[in-house]
Amino acid sequence: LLLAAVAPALPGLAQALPAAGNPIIRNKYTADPAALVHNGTVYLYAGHDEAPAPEQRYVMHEWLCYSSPDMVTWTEHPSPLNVKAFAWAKDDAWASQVIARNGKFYWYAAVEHGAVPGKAIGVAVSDSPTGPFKDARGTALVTNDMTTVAKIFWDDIDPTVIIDKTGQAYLFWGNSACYYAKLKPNMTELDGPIQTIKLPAFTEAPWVHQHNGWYYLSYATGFPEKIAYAMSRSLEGPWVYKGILNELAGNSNTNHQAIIDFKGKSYFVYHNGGVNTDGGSFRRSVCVDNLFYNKDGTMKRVVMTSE
Ligand code: FUB
Repeated sequence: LLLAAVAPALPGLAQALPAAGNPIIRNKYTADPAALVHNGTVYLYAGHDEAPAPEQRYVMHEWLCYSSPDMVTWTEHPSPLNVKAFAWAKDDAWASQVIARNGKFYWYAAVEHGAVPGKAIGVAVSDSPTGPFKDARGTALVTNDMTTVAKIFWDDIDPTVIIDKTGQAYLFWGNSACYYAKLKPNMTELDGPIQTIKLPAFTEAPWVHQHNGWYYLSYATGFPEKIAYAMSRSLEGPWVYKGILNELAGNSNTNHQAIIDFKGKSYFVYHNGGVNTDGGSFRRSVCVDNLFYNKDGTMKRVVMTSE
């Protein structure tokens, strides 16, 4: 059912997908959504879950890109980034996020490093939100330094990026511990030390966004994962924990969220285990639901829908 919704995209061409309720993308398994609002369009970036059923492991080699003028109808673009673009990486096109700056688009992505044990974060750049993107450094931006939580070798994953009102860019990331560091204006180098943020029961998947003068740091908590969040007036904290934002995402152990404002509404973008029996933790599907704020700036718990 899931994969039969549309014919395969023609190589090199964008293709309109039929409008669908959740999951919104039905022609491929998609995970770890990140969303970028740019010039009246939402760009949705996601990892491509390619593990054949019933394999219970991540098989992810490329990232996918979709765009929408209304959060209902989606166009699939040719894959703008493959893990092979990072010559120093071995595999694993894990979670990522794209941000615009000075007419360019910077894509921060977690991969398996080819030489240093464990995961690492690279950055790719393009003149267009739909790519193609190329490695902006030729080396990893963040690698396992073998001293932090790195005995598990995958704490350098799940990058999220934001630019504050002064123009200072920050990269947040982590698994088991949440880290952040400033980025230089060129967006391709860290600027200063890596800091650790104390958050209750942080698992992974930080996403930082701003709304009405507040910064929000949402993240996966526990395992199977729920999404929790904290708020602050500053990206350097202190962060105040505010509780659970989203419950378990059905038949997927992970839940990985992105949060955006678009055309006067707020959206919670995440993945679940899809709609058919072949889905689950390693064949995930991106979903979107409405997000609502309370008057004091806190977020109402998300109501996940399947339509
Ligand atoms: O997709 C691989 C990993 O699963 C991501 O890095 C995590 O956030 C989880 O969604």
